[in-house]
Amino acid sequence: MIHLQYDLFRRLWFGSLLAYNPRIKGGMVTQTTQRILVTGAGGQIGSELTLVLRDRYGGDAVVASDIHEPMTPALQRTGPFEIVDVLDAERLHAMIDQYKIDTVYHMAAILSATGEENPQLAWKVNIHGLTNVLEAARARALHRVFCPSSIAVFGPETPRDLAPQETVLRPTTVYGVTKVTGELLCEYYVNRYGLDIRGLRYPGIISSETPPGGGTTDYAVDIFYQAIEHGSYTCFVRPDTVLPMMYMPDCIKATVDLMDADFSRLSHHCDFNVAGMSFSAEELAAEIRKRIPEFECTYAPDFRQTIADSWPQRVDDRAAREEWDWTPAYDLERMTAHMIERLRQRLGSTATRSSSSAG
Ligand code: AKB
Repeated sequence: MIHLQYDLFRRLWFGSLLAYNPRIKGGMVTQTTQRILVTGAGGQIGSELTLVLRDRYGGDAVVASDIHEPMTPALQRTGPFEIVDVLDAERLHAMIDQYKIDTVYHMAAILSATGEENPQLAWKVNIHGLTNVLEAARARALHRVFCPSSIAVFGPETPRDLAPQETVLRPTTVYGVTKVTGELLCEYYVNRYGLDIRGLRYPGIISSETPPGGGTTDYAVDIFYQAIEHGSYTCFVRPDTVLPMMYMPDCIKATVDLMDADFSRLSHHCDFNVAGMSFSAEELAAEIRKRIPEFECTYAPDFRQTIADSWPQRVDDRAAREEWDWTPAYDLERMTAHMIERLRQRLGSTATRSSSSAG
């Protein structure tokens, strides 16, 4: 029953995503079928991305992988799922061979807040894991690889109001350091080995379906659950904290659009700024209050405030708009309305919150 409801929602939720791509007929892509491996498929973006890719290419063509069994049952029901630790290069190669993989979406990562709690782990997973994927791509001559980056590449010296595509990258978090390194390493593999590697600098991602895991921008998701379940929330950043954010349908659309883009049009590859919306914590609370008037938000900034203060408030995504026609569909008002409607349905019926791996 739970699964049926989830499937129904998924089809409605992703219907709009499928509709925008003219090459998709009846939920399946008409181009040559790809065989895809998603690492970190149990994480916030990975779990929703995997289901969209399965709608496009067919369940069997998309192998979901993570270090744990996934919290989203549909990941195991709609196609293959494998336990893969990206630090285990041998297993990664074996999976690529076994499933004849030609495309990898490398979503496994440790995010900013968890990274500050365990910098060594963040370096290991984000750099050694990435290196293993890139080496597998080189050795197996993979067709295409997606390696996400983040607004965490920016630091206090980056212009805060509209962080340019090309700018100073001196992050103060280990997560940011791994993301700058990752962008440069991916670009090196593009230039040195002629691989097709692409990536976006994701802002904070907000989803009604999957919780984030260990990021600084997690408050923008937590606030909705607390508002609906308890009518109040204690936010871990100051009310005037403004950060770039994006609603999950836009995040998936950006990912899929970049992977579909004509490579010859791209001057950038692994480091595209992408903007969805930017708002302060108090603007988000006020927007929620329009629909839940009794909602109260208090503020108790913790160590994540320092991270948030080191990131820009908005990013300039002209390169993404020019090179692969990026446009977001959700602003603060539309996202908030959709989140509340969807969470009310879920929390009122079957949903339980879960924590999941990063990525
Ligand atoms: C985080 O907060 O660490 C992530 C990110 C912006 O990459 N959501």
